[in-house]
Amino acid sequence: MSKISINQLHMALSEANSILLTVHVHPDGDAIGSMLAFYEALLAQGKKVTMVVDDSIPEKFSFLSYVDCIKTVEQCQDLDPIDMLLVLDASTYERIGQVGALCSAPIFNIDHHISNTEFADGLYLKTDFAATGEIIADLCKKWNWPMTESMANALYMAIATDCGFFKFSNTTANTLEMAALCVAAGARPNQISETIEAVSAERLTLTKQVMQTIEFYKDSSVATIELNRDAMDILGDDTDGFVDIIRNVDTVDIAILLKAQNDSITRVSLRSKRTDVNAIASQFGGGGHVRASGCTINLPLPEAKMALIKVLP
Ligand SMILES: [Mn+2]
Repeated sequence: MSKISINQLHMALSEANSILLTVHVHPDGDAIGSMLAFYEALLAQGKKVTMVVDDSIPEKFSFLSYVDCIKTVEQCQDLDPIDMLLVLDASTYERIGQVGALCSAPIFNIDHHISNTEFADGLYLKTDFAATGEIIADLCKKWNWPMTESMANALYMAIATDCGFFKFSNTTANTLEMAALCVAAGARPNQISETIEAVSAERLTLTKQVMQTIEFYKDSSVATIELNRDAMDILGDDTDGFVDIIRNVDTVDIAILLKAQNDSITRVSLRSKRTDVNAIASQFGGGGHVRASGCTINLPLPEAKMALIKVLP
């Protein structure tokens, strides 16, 4: 049994008393927002829940309630018995880092990535949903689980950040309906946008330099932008937004953000308006969604760039 229905998910959750809740490494808005909201929802259902992430939590999410309750792997070495490891927004077992080694409980996975490897014992997968946060909002609605104001803010942020604030092609009527539920429950779209999209003067200065790396290929239907080691040291994991700079170019179909992890490993984010970039990323062992994917290439940045350009349609 891998894929499960909403009723099977409900049954599994009602039978589990102690739940270890986690998301993928390099946690983004969808991962963090989904986890914080579901944490609160599960507590309200009387569950004992521990949140753990095998990574640091970006500072920009600190405005959300319960961020302080997220534990590190080190803080979870002596856990009481766990009935369920619940993984949100992660498509592979490797994406949860060392969390998998913390318990041997059955793994349940709520996700929206088309590249999901079905690693879990029970997988609730909705690939037509823009965000895991959209799935969580939908579950709360269908199960009549109350949505508090703090849950609403977390879920609105989760949904909005995964669909480019309702601009990307994954935005559906249901996406907007779930976002509307969040706003009705007290989410503040303007405050969330201002908090998430705020930039420091240091970052904007760095952006000026990063803009110089922009290159165009294939009649300007492909654009690349690069973050070297120095830029990565300053930015950490906060590299969202750079790919949008080139994605917004009118002629660009495929936008490629190249990040130098070190001198021999390059992390790549791919965005597209038409082309299936999940298929491109999967050629390098990565994946994600049809219009937004990522991979890691074991080559220095300039060579990784050329290897990618070579396989583009
Ligand atoms: Mn997501």
